[in-house]
Amino acid sequence: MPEIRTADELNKKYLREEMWPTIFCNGCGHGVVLDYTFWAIEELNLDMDKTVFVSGIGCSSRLPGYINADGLHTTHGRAIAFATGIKAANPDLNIIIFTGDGDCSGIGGNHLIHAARRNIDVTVIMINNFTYGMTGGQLAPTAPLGSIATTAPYGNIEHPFNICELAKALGANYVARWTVSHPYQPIKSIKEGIQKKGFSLVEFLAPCPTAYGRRNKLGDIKKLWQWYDDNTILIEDYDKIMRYGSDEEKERIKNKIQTGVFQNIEKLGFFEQYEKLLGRLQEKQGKGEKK
Ligand SMILES: Cc1ncc(C[n+]2csc(CCOP(=O)(O)OP(=O)(O)O)c2C)c(N)n1
Ligand code: SF4
Repeated sequence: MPEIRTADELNKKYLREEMWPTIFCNGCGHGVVLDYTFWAIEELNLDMDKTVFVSGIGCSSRLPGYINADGLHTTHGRAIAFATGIKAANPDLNIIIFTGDGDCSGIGGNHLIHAARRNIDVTVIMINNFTYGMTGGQLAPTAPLGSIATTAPYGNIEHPFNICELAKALGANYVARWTVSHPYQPIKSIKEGIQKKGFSLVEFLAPCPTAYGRRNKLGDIKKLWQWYDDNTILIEDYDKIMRYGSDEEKERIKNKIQTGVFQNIEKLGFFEQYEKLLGRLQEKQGKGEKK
């Protein structure tokens, strides 16, 4: 059982207090994701001396700096590549990556694809705020159709990436998406992702009032946070309505973003495969056989 009971105790244990206050704007969702991650690592009783937090560049990528543990703040889009190197050098470490939707699916998209395909044993916490927050709101590959960005002043005409479906199709062992507005399922997913061998991706839909909400006229912070409840639906409910619902119900939900666990499988991860390969080669060598 976790020894921590209150948010204050949790912050005292995991926050790097000298980094306070954060760079985050009022109403930003990033701090909430950090909080959920703290609860998850506390409930898992994760050894912080064996855990490394890795990030790229962006507001979301600042998160490792606030954690009282080893962290690597890398270059834009390359968090997964650096993390793969750390895991290869020391497979005993838990690797948790914080990345933005731009960092992960824009400039870093190819690293995401190949890490998911190889089933590399890392946990990616991708915070999707539909925009490039740090640089003032350029169009991200996850931006909804019609949304406004500095680089799409007349509305986005590009179809957005569905990162969870992509990771699922690539065979990642664990894939989930949640909003930041409810704690229990996201904390459970972060725990499942960390515990899972192989590639895990937990996507958070998180508000960015400054670069996205304001520009898209989504209202004040309270209204913006409400948007996420109003525009998402659990995968199970979506499937049920699409199968058995009336045309009216189908119309009502057809553009909602699905949340939930997209994939939870047990496929050997890259490093487990690698260990098996090494074992096989060493056995052959022991018998004097050729490789
Ligand atoms: C190679 C390179 N290109 C561009 C940039 C500028 N840049 C910094 S952060 C960023 C986007 C960050 O967006 P996202 O990853 O979605 O994170 P957010 O700030 O929204 O949390 C960009 C384009 C950079 N730092 N390095
Ligand atoms: S610009 Fe957006 S993502 Fe960045 S700290 Fe502000 S609200 Fe958060």
